[in-house]
Amino acid sequence: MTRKTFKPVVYLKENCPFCLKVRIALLETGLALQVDTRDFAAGSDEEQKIRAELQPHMEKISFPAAQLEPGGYVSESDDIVAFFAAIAGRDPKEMTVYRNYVDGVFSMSMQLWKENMELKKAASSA
Ligand SMILES: N[C@@H](CCC(=O)N[C@@H](CS)C(=O)NCC(=O)O)C(=O)O
Repeated sequence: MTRKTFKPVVYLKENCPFCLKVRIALLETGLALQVDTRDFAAGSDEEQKIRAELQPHMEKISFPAAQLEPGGYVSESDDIVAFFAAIAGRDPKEMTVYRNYVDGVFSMSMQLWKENMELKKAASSA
């Protein structure tokens, strides 16, 4: 990144599978040190501070979230990854570690989560 005056900020929840997409993309593009990363644990005081900070800028807060340009807030992991990949001149589809995670563990965890929800729903109406 060549801009000196503004450092993008990413807000990442610990153990969030969507946030891990952004963490991996930042590492794989080599941009991790050029971004302010605000990590927090669910239920922490830091989370409350971050939610209060984001609240005026976002209709619905979800994580990951990022301020990519001054006043420009985004909360879709794919959009955040695309922003940093473009700066690094990379295509997310060609980023090996990122692709391995998204197509592998991430995809499997989404599938398991969906199945778990369906099983819980079926069990509660049985
Ligand atoms: N479509 C979003 C989904 C992100 C998402 O569902 N994140 C969860 C955390 S794992 C979330 O923010 N849940 C609501 C909350 O924590 O307030 C993305 O890909 O960024």
